Amino acid sequence: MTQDKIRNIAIIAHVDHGKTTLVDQMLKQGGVYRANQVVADRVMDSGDLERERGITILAKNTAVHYKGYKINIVDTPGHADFSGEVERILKMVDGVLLLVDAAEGPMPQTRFVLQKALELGHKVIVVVNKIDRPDARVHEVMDEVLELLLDLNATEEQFDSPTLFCSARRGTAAYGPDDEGTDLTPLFDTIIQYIDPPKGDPAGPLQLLVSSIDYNEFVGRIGIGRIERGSIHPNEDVVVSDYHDHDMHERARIVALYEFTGLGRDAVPVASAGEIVAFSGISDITIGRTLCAPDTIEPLPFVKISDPTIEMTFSVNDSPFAGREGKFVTSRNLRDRLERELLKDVSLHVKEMGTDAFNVAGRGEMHLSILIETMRREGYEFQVSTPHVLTKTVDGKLCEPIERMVADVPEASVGAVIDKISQRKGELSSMTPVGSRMRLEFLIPTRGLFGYRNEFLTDTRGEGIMASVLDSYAPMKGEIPRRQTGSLVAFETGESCAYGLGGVQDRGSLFIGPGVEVYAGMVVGACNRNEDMAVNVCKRKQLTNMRAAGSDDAIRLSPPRVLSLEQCLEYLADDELLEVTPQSLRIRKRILDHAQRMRTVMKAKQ
Ligand SMILES: Nc1nc2c(ncn2[C@@H]2O[C@H](COP(=O)(O)OP(=O)(O)OP(=O)(O)O)[C@@H](O)[C@H]2O)c(=O)[nH]1
Ligand SMILES: [Mg+2]
Repeated sequence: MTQDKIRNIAIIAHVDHGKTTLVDQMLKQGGVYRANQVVADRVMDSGDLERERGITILAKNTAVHYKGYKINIVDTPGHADFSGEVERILKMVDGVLLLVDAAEGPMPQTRFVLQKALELGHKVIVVVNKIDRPDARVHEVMDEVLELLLDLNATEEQFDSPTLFCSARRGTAAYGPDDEGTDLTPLFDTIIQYIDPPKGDPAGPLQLLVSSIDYNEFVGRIGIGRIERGSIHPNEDVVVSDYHDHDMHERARIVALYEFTGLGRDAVPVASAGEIVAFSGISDITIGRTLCAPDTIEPLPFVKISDPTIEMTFSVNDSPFAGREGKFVTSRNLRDRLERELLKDVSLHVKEMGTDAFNVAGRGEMHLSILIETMRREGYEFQVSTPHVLTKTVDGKLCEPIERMVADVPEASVGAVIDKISQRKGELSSMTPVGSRMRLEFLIPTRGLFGYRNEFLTDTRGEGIMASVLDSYAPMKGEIPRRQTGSLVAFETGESCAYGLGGVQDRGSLFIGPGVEVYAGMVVGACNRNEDMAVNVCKRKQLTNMRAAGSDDAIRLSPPRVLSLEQCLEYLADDELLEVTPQSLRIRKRILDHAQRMRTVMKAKQ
């Protein structure tokens, strides 16, 4: 395929604005499926966790053919924690579709991804999506997008970006804000007319920047990137080089070469400048490396990915129940797994601390919790600490990350939200009515947002929408209280029973029910008071002649509050750890021994 018949685009937006749904329809209407073929909704969200949570985590490539053109499409994640993915794949494309929800309008992540696209000089097609929503505000949202473009110093050309009006769910696009459209033809036509074909001399020496990594059991690691110059074919010898590491010069051989099509990849005999390809054969290929022709080694610079904002410790599980449930439990297992993750996730940082612990830094709680969940499903067992923000010293002052947070809430809950946010050292920067709701914008320390989401949902009765993205660094804002309650801590090792639980349930809320194995020092609930309390949940009723042991019939237990992984992470105090195994999540005190823990608490108080 000649270059002028290729278009490379990425679809970017805030979370849930409909990127993956639009890709579905582009595939359908791009003739990827056989007639009547049954395909899942949001087919690009192929990972287990992606399907479960209904979000995209990893960027993915696909392609459709339209009127003799090939459109390579990259679907990207919209959640701010995965914006590292978006930042690097933007290097692969020449233009973007910026999706904006017709009711929600531009949100924090819309701003972030648009800014990155503008910085790279990409052409932008604005897509106001979900125009079928009954609460759509198409005209207002259009103005908001223009305002955003102005705000981000878009060039005149970018400011005049074409705007389309879509319903990704129905598979329609229209040129006018009041038209419904019948199919995606206007979208396809705009892409081929407005987005530039890729540049780069197909006859020159090879240059290919690896922007993404995939893995396949049979062929091993697969590199993905766009050919900037020259061409490439299977069994070709290349040199792997790195712009940021001059010592990196490694001869290697490409084994297989693929182009993307619809739901899969096709092996191809050759591909040239402008194409996005996947290749296998280089077992240690990583993101940011450039494949070059052996006689012209000219590595390409790699975009600098924004720094991580939070960190936590991953360590070998040393609880009394260690090694019972996991398949991979040693520090070596843990190290190998984390190193493997680093190869494909450039926004993750890992530092070894001593022999059995690793400091893992990422872009947010979700970024790290997805990693934890993935590892536990693979059979890993380990323990993690509470997350901390990463500070930076700017001009001799200690600074912390500040997020721009937007909350879209019913008018009745405005007071409660502002109140909570200011307790957490956030500042209100704007307040605008949007229909019958209010849009509040805050600047708040990342720290202040830890554990806030649940409170927010309670305060807005589940009707609020909130989103945040890193904005800047500012001098430390002082202490922010993390949690108002202490923990109920198991006093002895054994099995919980109704009688024991019944005796402590009015002290707080329990995380476990009867018949659960516990150990001394394990957290079994949240205490009503602002201090920890040792409780005996294994205590059995004294035997009498009248009743058999274990018949706890008179006791009514409220159902336990079973915490999800995210809730556990939010709950953790500094002196606690979360034990993660394929089957269980247990919160524990760092110091298990009761007396020793009390002594430490006493000492800290003095
Ligand atoms: N009413 C309406 N809903 C839509 C439309 N497009 C997408 N949705 C819904 O919006 C939700 C999110 O859609 P996705 O396609 O997963 O959004 P996304 O942008 O890929 O989300 P992330 O990848 O997690 O950032 C789903 O429930 C879709 O069914 C649309 O045109 N109209
Ligand atoms: Mg998606």
